Amino acid sequence: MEGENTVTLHGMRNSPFSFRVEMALKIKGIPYEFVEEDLKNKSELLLKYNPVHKKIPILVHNGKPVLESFVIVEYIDETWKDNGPQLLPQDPYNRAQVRFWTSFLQQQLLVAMRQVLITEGEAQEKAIKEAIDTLKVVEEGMLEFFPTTTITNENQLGFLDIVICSVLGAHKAIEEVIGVKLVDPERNPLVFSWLEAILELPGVKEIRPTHEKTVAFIQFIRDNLKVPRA
Ligand SMILES: N[C@@H](CCC(=O)N[C@@H](CS)C(=O)NCC(=O)O)C(=O)O
Repeated sequence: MEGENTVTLHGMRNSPFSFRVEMALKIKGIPYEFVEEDLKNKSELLLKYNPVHKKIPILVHNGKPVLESFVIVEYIDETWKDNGPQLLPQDPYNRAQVRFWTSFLQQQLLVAMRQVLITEGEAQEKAIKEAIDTLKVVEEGMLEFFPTTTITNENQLGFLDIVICSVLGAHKAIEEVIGVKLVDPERNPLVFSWLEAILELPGVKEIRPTHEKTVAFIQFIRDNLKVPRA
């Protein structure tokens, strides 16, 4: 359906990238249609809207595609300025800080978590150590962003909350599959309690797959992307 102010998200409920965009739409209170894509059999619309990467998420706003999760979240924030909270801070310095840490979470932490999933034996031990060290950097480096008040509704969330939740939201499922606690309440008390508070919000629960589905997906990634032992 195309017309005045229509918003469609082509995504996949298990994708951390798609989750970011859906969370931004929820926080801003923007009505949208969600189209679940099958990445083994990509739809004609997916290929038409994203011929460059052929990936989700794709936000289609009034028939025009917007691509790349970070770009889409910023587009949502700028387009629906008067809806809900501002996702990025107004102040340029604060905005730069938020962009620095979202980029760290994406480039360092997400990559480290992925390595844990696709390796075995010694390589996995090394990857686990790397992920734990990276989480320590996040715990210490982002001190100024950790919420001082309890998060009780979606209106309190912004870009950093969205990204940390998309990168670490599956940590309990990962723990179940690999048998190692990466986000540990003892080692990472702030990250842990921050994440728990966000994941408990009704609007966030609504768009997250169940724990069982996440475990099945993590297991699927592990089985299909595992790097053969040298
Ligand atoms: N940099 C992209 C990454 C998106 C991405 O990797 N999407 C995956 C799903 S999680 C995908 O569509 N993969 C399809 C493929 O690689 O063929 C973003 O932030 O949106």
